[in-house]
Amino acid sequence: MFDVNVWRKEFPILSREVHGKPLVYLDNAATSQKPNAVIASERHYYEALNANVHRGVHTLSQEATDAFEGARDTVRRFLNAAQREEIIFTRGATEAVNLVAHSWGRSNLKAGDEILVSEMEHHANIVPWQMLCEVTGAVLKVIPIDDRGALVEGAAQAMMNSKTRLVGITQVSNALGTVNPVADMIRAAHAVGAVVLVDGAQAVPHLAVDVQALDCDFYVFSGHKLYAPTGIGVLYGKRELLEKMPPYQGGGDMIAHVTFKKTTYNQLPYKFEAGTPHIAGVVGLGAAIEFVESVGLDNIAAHEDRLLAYATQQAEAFEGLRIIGTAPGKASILSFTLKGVHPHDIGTILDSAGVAIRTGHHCAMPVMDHFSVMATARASFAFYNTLEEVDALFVALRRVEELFLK
Ligand code: C6P
Repeated sequence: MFDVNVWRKEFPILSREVHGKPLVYLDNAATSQKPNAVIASERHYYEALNANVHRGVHTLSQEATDAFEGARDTVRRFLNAAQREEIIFTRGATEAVNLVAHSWGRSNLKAGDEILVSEMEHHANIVPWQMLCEVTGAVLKVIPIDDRGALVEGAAQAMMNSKTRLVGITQVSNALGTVNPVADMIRAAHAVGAVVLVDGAQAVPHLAVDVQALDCDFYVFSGHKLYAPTGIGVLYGKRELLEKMPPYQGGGDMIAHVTFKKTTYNQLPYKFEAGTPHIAGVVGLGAAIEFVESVGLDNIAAHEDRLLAYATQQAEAFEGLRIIGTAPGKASILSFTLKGVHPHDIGTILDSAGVAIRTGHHCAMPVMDHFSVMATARASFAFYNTLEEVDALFVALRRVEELFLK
């Protein structure tokens, strides 16, 4: 049986107070809190193993390398990638998208080619493609969303044609919570010969991902939303694509042999991992994945669905509150506005009650434009949140109403 109070004890920060009130942390889509297992793994790494990887014959270096490469195996298993060489460590989802745009994009695109992204993308899955279009003359096309915040039915397929070379799509929207039918889109994209990059930054903390079943070409995510440290993320890529792509950055570890005449590159995955990596972060990511697996993604999804349903029910009954993003089957995110109150004021009053949410455009300005709002308030839930914390959110929102609207 899933017992939220048992799991909460694994997160030291959840017992702290903010402004004299118990912390109610509902900003999990921005970054999640870290369990003891992750904190302990980083501590252990620095206390017992710290050394550079892939470089030393001494014991510490070999042990650090084993821990680092062991975490790669854990990520491979977590995503069900076919091979460990398909797992590239990056700083996060953002760097992973930039790597693909730079390396795959510059060597595969030409003027007139088309890249498709959706209107609900995070800037990390828009701007790198815009930059690529500037360099190559490719054209960025936008799959529209409807007023629930779902992709317009059939629009993506209708926009795909022989000029489409890449489709960049988020699996779960950070601003709306919409879960996209990525498997269908991948099938349609492959039918016109396009490759697909799935932005899994908001998906991996909430649902099980199988990159082979999806058949995506690239999949990116950040560790820090998955209870792992900041500054570490993953690019999954199909080996046949990665093999053909040039390196993204040059430096140590990514080379096979260097002379001033000619340099040859290391094999996968190291070809894409120039410089000393975030070793402690990688070790922490491995621990976070094992932790998530011990909670169980089914338990996580079921509990978060309960929280979202309960919060949505209260939101719908709240006069003047407009939910932004009402697509069926949403994941864990409640974005909203309150008539007559700026979202930043909502965030400030909630903070004084110990309730942490995010306010702003959530790095998804096109979504704000679509709904004709400058910003939203966003509560995002993790499996360690409770129904009582949802109540605390709405008690604090009543306080906002009293202060600003009565
Ligand atoms: N969204 C949010 O509060 P990085 O910054 O590289 O770890 O992740 C970027 C990113 C990419 N795609 C999606 C869908 C995301 O949600 C994010 C990060 C955070 O919504 C911070 S802006």
